[in-house]
Amino acid sequence: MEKIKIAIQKSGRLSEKSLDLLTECGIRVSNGNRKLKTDARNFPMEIFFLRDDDIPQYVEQGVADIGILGENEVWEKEKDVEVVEKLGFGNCRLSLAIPKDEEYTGLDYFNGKRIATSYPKTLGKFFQVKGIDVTIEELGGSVEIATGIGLADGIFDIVSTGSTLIMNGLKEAETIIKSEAVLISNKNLSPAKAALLEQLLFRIKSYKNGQGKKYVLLNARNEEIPAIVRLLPGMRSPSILPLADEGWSSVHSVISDDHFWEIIDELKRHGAEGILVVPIEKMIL
Ligand code: PRT
Ligand code: ZN
Repeated sequence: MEKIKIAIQKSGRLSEKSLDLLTECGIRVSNGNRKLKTDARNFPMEIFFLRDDDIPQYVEQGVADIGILGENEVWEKEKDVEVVEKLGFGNCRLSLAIPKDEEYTGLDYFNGKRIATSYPKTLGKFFQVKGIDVTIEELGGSVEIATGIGLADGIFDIVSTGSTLIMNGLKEAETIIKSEAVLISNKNLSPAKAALLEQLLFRIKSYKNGQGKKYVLLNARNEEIPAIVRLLPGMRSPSILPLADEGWSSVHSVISDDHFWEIIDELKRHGAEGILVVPIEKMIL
């Protein structure tokens, strides 16, 4: 049987979460000693452990069929691959930063300036579109020290909490683009591999649908049910089951984490009792 070959980051910020995602998709990978590649135990899949920078090229060439990496690397490498799904982890932003005591006056501030980055293509395209002339200094790493040592006037780098910038006496001037981990695919998969990708995608989406949501069960008096149903839209609509206790029903529904406590408070105001909140592992729509 044909296997689908997936490339994930060997060691870095996305490694653990990429493996976790496969686990959530029911795909068991044993990678005790971090080999170059390994077979999944219960899915026709071969896993390659690579540097994230190399993944777009391998996927373009078909050495790997699909891959997981930060979308920022996909933009920078400009390889002919398809982004098939955003994965909801590895979130960060690509930002321009300048020394903290500088007065930032807007994008024109950068005219004629030198900017250090590991993402020269992404940055070059951005300023080209804006019609602003900058000199880009390409660095492999430690971009945040470039202004301190006099190599550049500003930097363009990945930011998540912002603490690296602060530690290096910098401040974020502009956020250019937001990135997260994505699943990419080769554009010419065989029908068998395309079917395996579909299967994987279905599982990924079911997992993602359950994220940020809770299953809620509660009991309430029948006269309160219409008001409670309005608070709990559920997937289609909440399930309502009569209780053995006359005049009472049990309501089952799905709620999102976003307004979780507000909704719970409202439910209590409507006399909801025995409220049970259960995590959702997967949600098949
Ligand atoms: O060895 P390999 O080439 O595979 O790994 P790498 O060193 O190139 O990448 P790695 O593991 O650092 O990051 C992999 C991916 O994680 C990136 O391509 C991003 O898509 C994503 N990601 C998410 C991040 C961050 N958050 C992040 N904070 N990548 C890097 N950083 C760095 C950033 O470069 C800066 O130095 O963290 C620092 C900023 O963090 P804060 O929290 O201080 O703002
Ligand atoms: Zn890398």
